[in-house]
Amino acid sequence: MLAKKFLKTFIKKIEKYKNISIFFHELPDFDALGSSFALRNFLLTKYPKKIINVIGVDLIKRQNVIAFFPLKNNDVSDQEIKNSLGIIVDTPTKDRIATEKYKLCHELCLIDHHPKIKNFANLEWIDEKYPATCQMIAELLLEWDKKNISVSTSNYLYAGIITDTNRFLYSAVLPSTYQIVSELVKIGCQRQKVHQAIYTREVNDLLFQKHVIKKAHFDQKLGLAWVKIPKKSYHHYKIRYYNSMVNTLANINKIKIWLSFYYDFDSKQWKGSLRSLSLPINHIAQKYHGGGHKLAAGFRILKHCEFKKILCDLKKYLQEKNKFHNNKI
Ligand SMILES: [Mn+2]
Repeated sequence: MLAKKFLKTFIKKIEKYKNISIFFHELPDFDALGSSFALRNFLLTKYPKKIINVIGVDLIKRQNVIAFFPLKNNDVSDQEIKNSLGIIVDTPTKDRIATEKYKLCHELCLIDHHPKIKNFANLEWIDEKYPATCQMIAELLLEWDKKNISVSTSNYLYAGIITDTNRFLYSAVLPSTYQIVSELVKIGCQRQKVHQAIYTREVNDLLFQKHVIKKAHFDQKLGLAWVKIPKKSYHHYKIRYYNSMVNTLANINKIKIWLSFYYDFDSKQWKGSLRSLSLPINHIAQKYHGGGHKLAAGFRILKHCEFKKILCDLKKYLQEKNKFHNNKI
C-alpha cells in the first residue's frame, strides 16, 4: 500500500532543499506532532547539514503534548521558511494548518490520512485507508532507511498510532498497522514511557469527566448520546488544555451516535465532535461547517439555532435508520 512512487519523488524534493519546514494542524494531537517530530528527527540524522524545523510549536498549549515533544521555541525567520520545502502532515485542508506561514514555502508536500478535499500541495500522498498519519510516515521511513530510525523517532510514531487508533480499538486498524508497530518495537520503541506520557491522568480531569457525564443526555431507544459542556466548566475544573470530551460518551450500550458541544477558547466559537459506531456521520458534520472521517468528525456552530438543528438532524437520521433496520428484520 505504500506509495513507492511518492517516496521516490519525496526524496528528490528533500534532497533539493537546504531548509525544510514541517507543519501540523491546529490543536495538534499526538498523530500530528508524532509525524512532525519523527520526520524532523529522521531527516536531521540523515542530512545533518540541512536545517529542519517544525513550525508553530509556540502555539501549542496541551500539557501532555508539551511534556512529550521537544517544543523549544527556536524562532524560525520568515526568510528561512521562504527558501524551504514545506511538509504538511495530518490535515487535508489549508484552513486547519496551525500557522499561515506555510504560504511562504517555495514548494509544498502533503502527507495525510483524512478524506481528500482539494489539491493544494505540489506533491501529495493522501490515503484515507490509513488509521494514522504516523503509520504512513513509519512506512515511508522504514522503506527509505530503516537503520536511520532512532528510538525516539520510533516513540513518536508509536504515540501517533496508538492515539489515532484508540489503542487499536478502531475498525480502521489495518493488518499492516500491527506489522508497522512490530517494526517499531523491534527498533526499541519505549512503550511504557509513551503510555505513561499519554495516559497518566490528573484527579481534576477525572472530576471533570464525572461532570460531563452528569450533564449528558442519553436516548438509548434512539441510540443517541450528547452533551453540551458549559463554557465555565473548563475553568472551574482547572482544565488547562481543553478537548471535546466526546470519548466520555463512547462504548455505551445501545448508543449508536454520540456527540459533544464544547467552546473553543482559541477561535472563540462553539464546536462539536461527532462519533458513530457504524453509521456514517461525516455528511452531517459537513452540513455544519465541518467534516472528517466516516465515523469520527467535527463541526462548528455558527448560529445558536444550530445546536438544536444538528440534534434534530441526527434524531431524524437515527429514526430513519432504525425504521429501515426494523423493517428488514
Ligand atoms: Mn491523524
